[in-house]
Amino acid sequence: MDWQRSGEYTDIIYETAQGIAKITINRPERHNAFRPRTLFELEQAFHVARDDSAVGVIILTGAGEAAFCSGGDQKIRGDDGYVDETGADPVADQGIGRLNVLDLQVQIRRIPKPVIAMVAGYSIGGGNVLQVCCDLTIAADNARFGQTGPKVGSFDAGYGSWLLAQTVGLKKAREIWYLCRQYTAEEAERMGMVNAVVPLAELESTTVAWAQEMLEKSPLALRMVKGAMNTVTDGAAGMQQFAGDATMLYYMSEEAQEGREAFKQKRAPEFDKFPRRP
Ligand code: 1HA
Repeated sequence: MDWQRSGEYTDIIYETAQGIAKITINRPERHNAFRPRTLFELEQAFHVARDDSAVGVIILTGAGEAAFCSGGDQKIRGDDGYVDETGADPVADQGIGRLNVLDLQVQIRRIPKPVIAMVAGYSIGGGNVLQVCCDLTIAADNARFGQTGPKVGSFDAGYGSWLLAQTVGLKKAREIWYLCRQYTAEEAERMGMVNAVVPLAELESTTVAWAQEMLEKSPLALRMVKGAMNTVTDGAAGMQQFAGDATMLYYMSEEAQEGREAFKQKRAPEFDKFPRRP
């Protein structure tokens, strides 16, 4: 793939090629642990990918082969959340602790395009929650999955708990959180936490092939199916998104456009020409 890099980032890399956006967490010296700035940059990159109509599928990954993401950067964890080092970000750097990975989790679920987690090495703590939030996960055979919260003084009682439970079942989710063990890629596949396990050398080519297969499908159909999968678990917010998509589809119909045209032409709308469907 001829990845084209764009954007000004320090903690991530944003690249695109042939309808795919690849977003890479780039802090390999900390196993791609995130700090607030990393998350602000990820949010920006996901926003760019969402807005780019040439992008149909997004890949989230980590730099190097040792880790996808090891969660929140414990070395900059303050007493009220994660605090950027002085000067890390001119806007975010206010000495205030943040848990802004939660915003990214929501964003990944709201983006109306499939997001694939491409996992090599460690997928741990808040990093594992990110892959759980992604639509699909392709793992290299060196991947290791686990939660560490109760070991390091943290927990994710949101998507990290009940979306995981929905993904792997309640008993297994409890085990993952209560015991804080690590699981191999094969074990993760068996429990339904990943879609496929491939040799490390084939990780990107396989992930790209899955993305290309989705790019051959109807973008609107994928959008609606993704929304449908999240509607129930996201409650009113999920319904709101699904309802918005219904409005978008309605706007694209001649019937809705007749309403708009009638208003502009200062005439009564002729809705009679449209069937009252059974
Ligand atoms: O739970 C939440 C949240 C919940 C609600 C709302 C927001 C949340 C936000 C975040 C989180 C969390 O993510 S809590 C969980 C945080 N993560 C962890 O507890 C994982 C910590 N790391 C490890 O357990 C291990 O490093 C490892 C199992 C991933 C790998 O072990 P290994 O192979 O022995 O490597 P290690 O030597 O430990 O790591 C390599 C380097 O990366 C080390 O650097 P060094 O100290 O030698 O200079 C290590 O310190 C660094 N590193 C790894 N993970 C982190 C890290 N540095 C900072 N933060 C890390 N998470």
